Amino acid sequence: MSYKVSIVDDDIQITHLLAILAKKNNLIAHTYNNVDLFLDNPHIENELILLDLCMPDIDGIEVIRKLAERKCTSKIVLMSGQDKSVLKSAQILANEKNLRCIDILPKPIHMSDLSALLKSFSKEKSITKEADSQPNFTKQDVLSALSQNDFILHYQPQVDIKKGCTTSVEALVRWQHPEKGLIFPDQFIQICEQEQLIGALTEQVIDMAIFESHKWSSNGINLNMSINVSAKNINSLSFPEHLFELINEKQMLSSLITLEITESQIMEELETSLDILTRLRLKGFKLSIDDFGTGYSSLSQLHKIPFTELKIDRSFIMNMTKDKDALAIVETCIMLSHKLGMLCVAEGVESRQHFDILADLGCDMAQGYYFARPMRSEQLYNWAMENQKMVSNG
Ligand code: G
Ligand code: G
Ligand code: MN
Repeated sequence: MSYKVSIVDDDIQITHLLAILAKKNNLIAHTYNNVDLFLDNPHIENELILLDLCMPDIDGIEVIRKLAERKCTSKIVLMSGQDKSVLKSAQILANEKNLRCIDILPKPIHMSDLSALLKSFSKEKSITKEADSQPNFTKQDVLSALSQNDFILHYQPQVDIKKGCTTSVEALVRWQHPEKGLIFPDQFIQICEQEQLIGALTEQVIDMAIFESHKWSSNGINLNMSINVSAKNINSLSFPEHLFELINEKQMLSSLITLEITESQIMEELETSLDILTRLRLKGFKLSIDDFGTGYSSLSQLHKIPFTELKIDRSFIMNMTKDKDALAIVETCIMLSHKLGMLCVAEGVESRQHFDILADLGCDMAQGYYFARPMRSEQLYNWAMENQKMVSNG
């Protein structure tokens, strides 16, 4: 199956060259050296648009506005010989207008960058096609999964960078569906939130996490447990007491539990959240601000909420080796978290190079495929055992 790409640039040589590359990646290319022809064309709803920001008759920002008016759903990549900061601002503007600007390419274009982008687009497209074919789940589906205990947890290690050993894990929920196999949270968290089932799901998640944590610790492995909670969980004023009762019953210490809340969700309802989050801290739970850098929290908001940990969003970690702005953001996040007395965790650590940079910058914890993917409880136990041995031997 081939996907279509529109290439819009006043330079004929560039459109020609890009079209060749697109074809090499099994994409069907339509080239335009004139914006009006592009905007008149029904192919505008192609799946990918490569758009030059600086053209003689019309600038790319105007094209962005026109595409936004048409509610264009294609993925867009902006190209320009201008300063990279201009490209970045244009990308932000496009996304603010609900377009899907997925990347920017400074000119002269490095063919390897473009090739990688086209390749990942083709690949991602085929994956999304599979994902799209999955049916949407209903409230009834979730209710029956809850009653049959079909939700399970996978655990991903978090490594203490200085000590070199695993000190915590993040619990990540999955749905072990009897017919459809393993389903990831992006397919069901939203329906749980909409149907007021997120409280019940979180409760099961916490139960399972505490149960496994007990099992590991009675076998000699003591790990902190990070649990993701939705902003909908912290809407309920009785959540802190309820959670505290739950872990008291299971004889677990609240100080071993970190609750992760994504930055973008937390800022939506700051007042109620502030009450609940403060009381959670009073009860001894730790609090982490997840996917940091993707939301819009201001420094004063960050200061108001008693977070104990800041998790840098994985997009910055994954880009920091090739984008010096991403590196600057990582560096700033580490400094900021330390100045505010928080632990700093880097997500999406995929290589030795990532790890070395983070160690140099003084980041506290690292999590990512470089160490391990999320895994079942028994595997995690074995992994932590091995990891402990490596540290004590070396
Ligand atoms: O591995 P993964 O696809 O699980 O995680 C995707 C996202 O799903 C994560 O960013 C995380 O925030 C969210 N998530 C994972 N587990 C849970 C959970 O138990 N509860 C909630 N509310 N979100 C979760
Ligand atoms: O947003 P949150 O931190 O809760 O989500 C963790 C998500 O990140 C999970 O979906 C997990 O599977 C994924 N993840 C963990 N480590 C890596 C990594 O090194 N690379 C990538 N691409 N994803 C990762
Ligand atoms: Mn998380």
